[in-house]
Formats: sequence, structure tokens, C-alpha cells
Amino acid sequence: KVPAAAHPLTENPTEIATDINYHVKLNTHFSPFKFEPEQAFFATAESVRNSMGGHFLYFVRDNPKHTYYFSMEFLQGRALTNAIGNLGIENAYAEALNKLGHELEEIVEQVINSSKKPVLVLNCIILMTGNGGLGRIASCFLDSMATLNLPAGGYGLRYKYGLFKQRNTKQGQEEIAEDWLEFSPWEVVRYDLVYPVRFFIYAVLYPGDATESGKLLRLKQQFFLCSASLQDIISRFKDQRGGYTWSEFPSKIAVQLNDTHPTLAIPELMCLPMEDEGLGWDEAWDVTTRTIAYTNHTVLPEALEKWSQPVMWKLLPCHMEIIEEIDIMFLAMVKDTRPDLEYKLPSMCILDHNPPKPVVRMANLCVVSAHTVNGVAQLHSYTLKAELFVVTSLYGPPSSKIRLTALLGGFGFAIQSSFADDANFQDEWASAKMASKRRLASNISCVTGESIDPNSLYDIQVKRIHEYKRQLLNILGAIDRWYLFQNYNVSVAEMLIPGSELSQHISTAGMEASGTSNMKFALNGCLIIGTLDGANVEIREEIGEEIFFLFGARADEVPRLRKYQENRLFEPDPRFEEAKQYIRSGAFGSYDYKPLLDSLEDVIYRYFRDRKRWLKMSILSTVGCGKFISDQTIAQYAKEIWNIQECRVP
Ligand code: DL6
Repeated sequence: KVPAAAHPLTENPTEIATDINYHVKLNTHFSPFKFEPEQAFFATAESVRNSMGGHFLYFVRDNPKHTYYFSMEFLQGRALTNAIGNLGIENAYAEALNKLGHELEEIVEQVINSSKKPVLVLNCIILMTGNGGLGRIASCFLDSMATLNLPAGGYGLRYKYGLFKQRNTKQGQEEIAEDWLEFSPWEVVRYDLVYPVRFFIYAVLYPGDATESGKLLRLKQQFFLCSASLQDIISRFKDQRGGYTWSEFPSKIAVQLNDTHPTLAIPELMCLPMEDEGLGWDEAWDVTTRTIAYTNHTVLPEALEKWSQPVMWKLLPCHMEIIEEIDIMFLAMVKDTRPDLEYKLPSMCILDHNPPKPVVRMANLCVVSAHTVNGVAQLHSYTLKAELFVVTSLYGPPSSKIRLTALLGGFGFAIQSSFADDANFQDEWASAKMASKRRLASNISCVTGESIDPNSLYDIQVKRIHEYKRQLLNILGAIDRWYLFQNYNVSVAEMLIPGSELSQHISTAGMEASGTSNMKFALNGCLIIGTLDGANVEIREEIGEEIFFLFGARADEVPRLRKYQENRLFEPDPRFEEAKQYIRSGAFGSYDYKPLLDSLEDVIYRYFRDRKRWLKMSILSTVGCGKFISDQTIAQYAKEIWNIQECRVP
């Protein structure tokens, strides 16, 4: 029986206000005689958190099959707004805080301000130094698991420091330790759960890997995450009523690896029951392969993780023995069953013994061992299957386990495309967009002192820094358009994305696995200028090609263009040279922008000036984005990969 929570979930604002007051008075972190926004935030968060206790217990009671999402990165947003949003009690809390003289929006903002996200500002282009889509997707997935009442959760590391807080000075970038854990009312310590893991140096997210000690630290972090999490999962599994047998482990537990960072879960899940409980190799392999699924997030060779064999032998000798054995099994299987594919083995095998750097290829280990492998967009999954992992499986036909779909499906949407031409609806749409643009402009003005005309076109690119994402190209373009665009600056995504009208997703075709901000922009009625890359392809399919500004070459044209460039046959657009000269000149002298008249940007401005047409396109962009809601993605993972059922909280 689930005991009643000490402070049961209530939707009555007066009761909530009393509860918040109770936390203000009893909270030992602050003086009980003050009620500043920071304190209001803490007390509100504690009040929400306390009323959630029963939810955890409920899942323990029924013991359904669980999914555990392993990720080295979680890029969380606002935990408080998420929690009360998911519980459907946002209005009640807003009203309660009003009674106490505070605004919910204000106290949430106040916390955001005290821990600024690391971003660098360059006109309309935000270059993120920190985590990108991979960490954010992990957090979105946790939110969707909660929304869908799934018995599922995540395992990650509690890094003491974030990447760093970034300050830009005239001298360049200044890095300040990001002590993000200060004031976190959301952490619950479990003193009764302690597992022995030999490595625990986990203070810094992404230790620099230029040095051997940095690399070693990162490997230790990865092993720490996998070992501690699996020990916790196994201990819960063994605690179930009526005893356990190992063969039923995969029918009770699904583990999803978010990219290769938690790959060591594979040899660890073999190792723990073999060492501790005398399980045989075949049974351990069966349990492991039926439990673990893997999501690949990149096809870039330099981003596919490889660990030095000597380092791994030194740090994890038992795990290396297991990996070696899996590799031998895999090679033998291909030679036996698919001699026609033997020529692929040098790139497909797990251990690359080639000196001077013999390495373990983590993605190959995942592909060989996981029961299901998926990419994050259709084009990406196709590339995985057709080019990267042609031979995948120890059982069944090769590559049968890579899913060609992006694991995304349709989603019922309240807005219909028939609204797109409705004049009243367009007016409402325009005022909602204008309100978001004003909010963004006001934030920009606070941060930078620059004032931005809310009637101008807000064209925004937000991405991790990488050559293939072509921020440099965008910067050159921005400089080229200097006389048309004057003032752009930064805010956080929640302000930027709703406040934007045009957004750049111009990575070289074939390089971006998916991209996730493209979906968020399109869903917020922002038009996309983009290449046929990653999820852009599907966005364009869903919303209609006539409302997508297509840019650049297709993936299959890129190799030919690269050859052209190598042989100096490729003539870049003259505006490249112009923009470069312009930068070199250091001044804004006379500039002939007549050639711009026929350019793609001009098409965009022409559309933008035709307000009705632009608004129609903006509405249709949102309407077409139902496919990209993470709730839908997670519902599909639950059904097709994890085989778990909804577990509704009473
Ligand atoms: O799946 C989330 C996100 C994709 O949208 C990006 O296209 C992809 O680059 C990113 N992958 C990674 C892994 N390493 N790299 N590069 O961050 O995942």
C-alpha cells in the first residue's frame, strides 16, 4: 500500500500558499524572516517535491518492466516549471505565489539568472561551447517518460562543475568555474544505497582529453556511471518478491545507451553476474544482448569514440577480456555465415589492432552487442545501415537490427492547416509571435544594452561549434548582409526560439545526424533555411517543401563538389571574397550590394514583407511538426524497443 504523502498533492492555492510558507519557515538554508525570490523558489520547489513522493513508491510496488536511460549528459531545463507542468498544477502554484507577493515567472527567471548558460554571442549566431542536442534529447526523453506515465528513468553522473561559465572580454573568452549544484532542492540523497566502484573521480564534465590523464579520467567517469547504475538496477531486480532467475532479467529491464559514452555497460553487465553469481558466458551474453539497446548520434569518424587498448587493459583488464571474446565471436560468425561480407571486417570489427594506436571501437561493440540500434533521423539511420555498419549482428541477417525509421511517428495536433489562411487566427498568431519577439528584445537589451526593433526579421542560429555546421559561413553571410541587418544578440533558447522567425540549419549535407533545434524552431512557427541534412529532410517532408527555404547541395552531390574543390575547379560565390575583404578592411566603406538582389536572402525578405504569406507559412510550419514531439518518440521507443507499458499513477 502506498502511504499518503506528508503534503499531498493539492490544487487549492490557499493550501499551497500555506505549504510554501511552511517551507519558508522551516528551511534551514535561509533566514525565516526574509522572503526574497531565491527563497521563494526554494520553498516552492520543496513544496512540489514533497508532494511527489508517492509517485516513486508506486513504481516500486507494482514492479513492472522498467527502462533505464544511460547518458553521460543531461541538459536539464527548469526542473520546477517542468515538474509542476507535468503535474498539471502550474496555475494553482502561480496563484498561491501571487497570494504571497511573488510571480511564478519571476522566481523561475531569478534562478535562471543566477546560473547563466555558457553561450558566446555573435550577432544572430549563438555558438554553444557546451552540450548540444545529445544532452538535451536525454532530458526531453525523461520529461516525456513522465508525461506518458512510463516506468522509466535515467542514470547520469552528478558532476560537481558544469562546463564553465563564459564571459567575453576584449581580451577574448574568460572561463569561470560553473558551480551549478549550489541551491539544488531537487537532489535527494539515498544514504542506504552504496555500491563499490573503484573509480570515482568525477568532478568535471568533459575533462580535457588532450592529455593522457584527461582521457583516463573520462574513461573512469564512463565506467563509474555504468558500474554503479547496473549494480543499482541489479540490486532492485534481486529485491523483487518471489525471487529471481537471471534469464528473466531482460523481461524486467531495458537499458538504452545514449550514444557510445555508456558502452562499458555491455562488458559490465556480462562481468557482474559472471563474477558475483557464477553465471556462464552464454547466459550472460544472452541477458546482456536482450537488455541493451543503442542509439547512435553521429557518423563523423572523428566523433566515433575509440579507446586506447593499452589504457583499457591497464584500467579494466577483465572487461577487455570480455570485449576480446565478443570480437572473436563476431569475426567467426561473419566468416561462417557471411563469407561475402568478410572484406568489411577490418572496419566492422571491435578491436582495431593497427599500430601505432591499437584501439577499441565503442560504436562497433554497441552494434554487435545491442538487440536494437537506431539513428536519430531517417537519412542518418540509412547512412548507418548502408555505409557504416553493414555487418551488425551475431544472430539473424546482417543489419537486421538497425532501424531505418527515425523512430518518430505522427501526433494529433490541435491546430489544423485550415487555420493557416484564417485572418483572425493569423492576427492572433502574429501577436503571439510579436510578444515573444518583444520579450527576447527586452532580454537582449538587459544583457547587452542594445535595442532591437521588434519589427525586423529575427534570424537565428543556435548550435554547438563545429566546422560542418557552418557557423563560419553564416557569419560571412551576416557580414555580407550588414547593411540589411544591424543588431542581433543573445538570450536563452526558451526566449530565442519562440522569438525567431527564420533560423539557419545549413550543415553540409550528410554530416548532421539529426539536429534537434531545427524541430524546435519549426514547431514554434519559425521558418527554416536549411540543407537536405539530418531531420531537415523530414521536417521539409512534413510541413511541405514550399514553406522550407532549401539551401546548398544534396548529400549525394557533396563528394563530387569536394573533388572539384580539391582540383581547384570549384568557384565559390564571389560574395565569399567580398565578405572576407570587408572583414580585412576593418571599416564599413562603400559596398555594392546589388548582387544580393537575386539571392536567396532576397527571396526571404520578399516573403517576409508579404505578411499574410509569411504568417500562413509560419502556421503551417507548426502544424506540420507533430511528428517531432518527443512524447511521440518515447511512445514509440516504449512499444518497439523497450516493450514497457504505461503505469498510471492513481
Ligand atoms: O541526436 C541528438 C544530436 C543530433 O541532433 C546531432 O545531429 C548530433 O550531432 C548529436 N551528436 C552528438 C554526438 N557526437 N557528435 N558529434 O552530439 O546528437
